[in-house]
Amino acid sequence: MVPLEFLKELPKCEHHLHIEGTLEPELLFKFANRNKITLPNDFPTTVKDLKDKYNFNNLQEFLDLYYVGANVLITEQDFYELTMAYFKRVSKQGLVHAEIFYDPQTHTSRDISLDIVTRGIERACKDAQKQFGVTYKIIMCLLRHTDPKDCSSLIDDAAKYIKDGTISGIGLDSSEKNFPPALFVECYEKAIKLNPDIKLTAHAGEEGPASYVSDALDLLKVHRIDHGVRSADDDALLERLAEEKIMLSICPLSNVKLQVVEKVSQLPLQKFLDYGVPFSINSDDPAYFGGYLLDNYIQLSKEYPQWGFFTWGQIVKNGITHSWIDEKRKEEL
Ligand code: ES4
Ligand code: ZN
Repeated sequence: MVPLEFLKELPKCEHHLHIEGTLEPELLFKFANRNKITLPNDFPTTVKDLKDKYNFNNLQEFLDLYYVGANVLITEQDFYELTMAYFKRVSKQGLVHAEIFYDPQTHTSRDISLDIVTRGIERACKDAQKQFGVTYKIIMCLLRHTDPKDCSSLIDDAAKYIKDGTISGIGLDSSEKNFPPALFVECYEKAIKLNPDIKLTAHAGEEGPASYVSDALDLLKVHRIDHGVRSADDDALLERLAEEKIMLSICPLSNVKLQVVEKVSQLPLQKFLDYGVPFSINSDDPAYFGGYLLDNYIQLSKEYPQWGFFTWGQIVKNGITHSWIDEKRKEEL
């Protein structure tokens, strides 16, 4: 097993991080009080009681709590503080670059404007770049459980940010089963028309089948797949991912918390390495899943003791290579 200090020092890139999923209970209650938000009657009232609720049987059970939690986010300052708290914590863990997801529809559905949300997150990213020397990209996710027409309207509303590069990428998240990539073809096409350089990704093969991964590639033309663990069910797909160098953004602690697998050691990561499928290691919704970026690395190092310095170096290098940053920054890292 490689030493903790080695894992800490590795120049880590995060590609799968929902900023709303970094809302720690302490911050949640702080914002609820500050914004005079009444939480549902059955919502826990202490940090401990809330943390005790973080036992999920599946993705949907988690999402149900995650969307209620997000209701306390109201002002630009809330989004700023939320994002800054993430960078402050993870820059101490050896983070060098983060590609951050946000879910505008979770907020616009409560009449919080896209501008408030986007500006708060972006301002924190810029300050984090100055304070901690990290780089960042912002990825706007479409909620796949909502009407694809609403997702399409969101792309229209975000046109200025897509054109000027404030939003570097488009993603697709929320409940996966029964919401296949095919529903969102027009949304993705619209984003490409607005900015031909836009980067594309989608959650696929977390709870959904391997065919959702192929569909995301074929229909949505994504450059990356979020999760994608179910790709391991299809050897031809694995060969394709390796051939086309499609990176999977893997979230080990998330997969255990949401019972995608029982233990991190059951993830098909050795198979991905053997096939040459690139993947990165990520924290997904760290406030809910029991660990931030380095904690995910540490758990893997415990459960894959056969991985030495070379393998870890290769994994981290893949993360840098497939980050949506320019060649100059890749050289620096
Ligand atoms: C998510 Cl783990 C996960 N999967 C799908 N959508 C999400 N949104 C926030 N976390
Ligand atoms: Zn996710």
